[in-house]
Amino acid sequence: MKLAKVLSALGFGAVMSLSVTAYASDYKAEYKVSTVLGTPFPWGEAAEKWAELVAARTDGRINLKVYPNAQLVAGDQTKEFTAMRQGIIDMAVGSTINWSPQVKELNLFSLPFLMPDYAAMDALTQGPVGAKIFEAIERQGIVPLGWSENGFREVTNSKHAITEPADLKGLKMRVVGSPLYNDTFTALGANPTQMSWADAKPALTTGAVDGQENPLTVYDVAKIETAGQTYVTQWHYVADPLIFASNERVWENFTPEDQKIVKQAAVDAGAYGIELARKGTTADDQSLIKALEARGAKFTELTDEQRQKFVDATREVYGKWKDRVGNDLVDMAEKSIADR
Ligand code: X2X
Repeated sequence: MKLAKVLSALGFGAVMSLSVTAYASDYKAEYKVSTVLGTPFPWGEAAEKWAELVAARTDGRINLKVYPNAQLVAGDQTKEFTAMRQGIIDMAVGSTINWSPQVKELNLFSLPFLMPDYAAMDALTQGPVGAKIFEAIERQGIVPLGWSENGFREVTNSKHAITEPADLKGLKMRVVGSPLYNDTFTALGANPTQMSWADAKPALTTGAVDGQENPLTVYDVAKIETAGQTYVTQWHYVADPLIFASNERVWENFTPEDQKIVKQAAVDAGAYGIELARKGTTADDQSLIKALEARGAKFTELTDEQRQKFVDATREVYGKWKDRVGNDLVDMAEKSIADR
C-alpha cells in the first residue's frame, strides 16, 4: 500500500495534506482513456467531460487523456477490455458490446427485444442487474465506475424499407462484437458480417455491405446517410450502455480521496452522456429524427404487430443466449423491466 493511502486510511488528514506532493509524484503524467467514438459523438463528449471534471476537481493533479477511434488497440475495439486489463490502456469508456467477448454477462443488453424503452434501460443499469454486472467486471480485474449510453441501435440499409423480417432476407449487414449479433441477424434471414467501426463506414460507402445498426446519434454525427443508408427502421431491438472503468493497478495507486473524485466524475459525466445520447429521440423531443429526415433519411415506425414479428423470429436466439448470459441474471433483468 502506498504511504499516502496508509496515512489516509489511518485518518491522518493533516499529514495527508502535507504529503500531497509526495503522493502526486507517483501518479502518471497522463492516464490514457480509450473510446471507440470521439467528440462530437455523445460517447466522446462523455469521456471528455470525465477528463474535464477530474482535472477541475483535482486541480490538475490527475490528467485523463481521451484516445478515440480505438486507436490504442489499432482500431480493434473488441480488444479494448483485454488491453485495459493488461495496462496498455489505463481507463476506458467502453460499449457493453465491445467488452462482451470477455465479459459474457454484458451480452445481456444485446438480447433481442429485451428493453422496450429508456426506462427499461435505466431499470437495468441503475438497479440490482447493474450491480451484478459491475461484480462480473470486477471479477475480471477491472474496476467499473459508472454508466453512460451509446443508445438504442436502429437498423438502416440502402435497399428498401424494413417492416418485417422478410425485408432483411439476403441483406448483407455489418455487425459488431459478439457472435450474438451474427445469430440474431441470421435468424432474421440477413447475411451478417462482423467488422470493426473503423472498417464499417468504407464498407457502407463502397456498397460492400447493404446495411448496419447503430444509434441515431451515430447515424447523425457519422453522416451515415451519405453512405447511402436511406432506410431507417426504429425497432429498438437492443441498446448498448457505456461503462467507465479503470485498470485495477492504476486504480489502487490513487488515494481513497482521489478514487472518490474520479468515480463521482465518471457518474456525473455518464449522466451528461446519457442526456446527449437521448436528445432528439424521445417521445417529447423528436428533433433529431426530424433533422435526419430533412437530410434524406426515410424513417419506418413499426406497429406493435409488426414489431412482434421481429420478436418472434429472434425468440430462439434469445433463449440460447439467455443460457449463456446466465439464466438468473436474465430473470432478474426481466423482472426489473416488468417492475419499472
Ligand atoms: O462499432 C459500433 O457499431 C459502435 C461504434 O457502435 C460500437 O463501438 C459498439
